Amino acid sequence: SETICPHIALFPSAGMGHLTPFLRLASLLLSNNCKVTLITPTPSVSVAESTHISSFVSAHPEVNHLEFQLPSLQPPPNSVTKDPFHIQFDTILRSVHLLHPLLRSLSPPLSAIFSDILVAAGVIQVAVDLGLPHYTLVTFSAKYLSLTAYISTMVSDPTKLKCSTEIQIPGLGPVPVGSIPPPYFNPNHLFTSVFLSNARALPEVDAILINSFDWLEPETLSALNSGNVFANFPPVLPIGPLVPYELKRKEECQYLQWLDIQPKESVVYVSFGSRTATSKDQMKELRDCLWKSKYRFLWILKSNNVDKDDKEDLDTLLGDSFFEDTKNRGMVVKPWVYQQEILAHPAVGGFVSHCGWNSLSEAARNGVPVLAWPHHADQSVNAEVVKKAGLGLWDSSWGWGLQNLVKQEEIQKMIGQLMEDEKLRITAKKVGDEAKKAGEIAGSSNKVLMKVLRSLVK
Ligand code: BUP
Repeated sequence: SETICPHIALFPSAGMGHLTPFLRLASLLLSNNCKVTLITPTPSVSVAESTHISSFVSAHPEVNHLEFQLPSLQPPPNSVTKDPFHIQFDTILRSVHLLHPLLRSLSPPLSAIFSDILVAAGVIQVAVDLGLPHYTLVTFSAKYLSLTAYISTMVSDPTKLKCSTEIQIPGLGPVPVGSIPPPYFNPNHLFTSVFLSNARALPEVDAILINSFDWLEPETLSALNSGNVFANFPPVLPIGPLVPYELKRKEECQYLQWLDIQPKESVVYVSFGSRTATSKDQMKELRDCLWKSKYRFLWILKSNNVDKDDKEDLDTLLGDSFFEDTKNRGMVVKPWVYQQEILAHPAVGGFVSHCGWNSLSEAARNGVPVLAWPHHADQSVNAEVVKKAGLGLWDSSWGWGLQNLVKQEEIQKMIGQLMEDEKLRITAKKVGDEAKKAGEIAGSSNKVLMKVLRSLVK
């Protein structure tokens, strides 16, 4: 590869959904001869975050890792959320101005800061003071970026959102009201204040890097870059799907060994990501669906949003007879699993997913058909992207997984389609080919990133 050596500071916000693309980007930058300073807010909410940071840093000793100690802040008094990740997003955003001393004295001096979209508003001043280019990394779809940017310009009065059945973003398609994350209707929700204040700050960043690719979201990306949707919007540069870095597996994983002996494309993989617990009622419906189904399955089950509090054992949650009856046909595992390896495994034929953007990027790269079952935040909008691209199925009448119970018969029916639809299998493979192509040397995303890096070399 070319010799490029800028020094880049990477600053992710909270949760695996945000850390993961930053570690992938760090690995990509290192392989392109950049020097990387990785700044991680600490303490993190999940154990998964701290474990992944330390194993990444020990596998890449050339990374300059700095811990950013968070002050203990009270959430604003009118905040309505108790979600520890939302509170952490807010704490990081309100503390980020304290980054100065960490960054000022770095040697060699920094060439740029690439920070999470969820800290954009705070990093702007830091970047100005240090005289550095500031790129923000969007960890979700371009479609959700456009929705958030639009709402941030239109809403001081959230009831405006309520009265229509869909909102029309000029130059972009309609977004049904049902796909707007429920907290956006409440300006006092931390999720809302963090997302919207960062979106309002976007005209002040130098450019937006996004973990998407041209082929996947062509209309949205070109509309955003046309200058006709938002005034003073920075260039949106698709550099995804960011490629997973190699993880050194210490232990033999039973579920991977089990996958090795299953027929090609026969297993349904079920996971709702790193920070979404499944309710007891929904767990029962899903269990009964898998129990009665003819398909093999691998189900990653979380019963608490925060990993260190996820203590209930699987037998208690699902009952012995379920395990007894399905022992040759399925496995249930608690996180953490090597999801990237699961999705890359030839035995996996479909993915029932909450539509976290990283999970979808992994499904896309591996051409695995998705049954979209969004639970919160950007996930319904992402589900739309998945459906439109031919990567998966989505029944929007299911609503938000955190609010509605979906009955076993309905899940059964959609899993049947997911596993049997040959046309979907072919279009999902096409997505896989295009996703891989984007990251190749002559691919669209790689070319975009190389251009950015070259511009940073003085
Ligand atoms: Br759980 C789990 N192993 O056991 P998303 C997740 N992952 O590798 P999220 C594992 O974590 P947001 C596990 O492959 C993906 O890269 C998974 O990110 C990996 O969803 C990442 O898919 C999870 O974006 O975040 O964590 O719910 O709320 O931001 O969507």
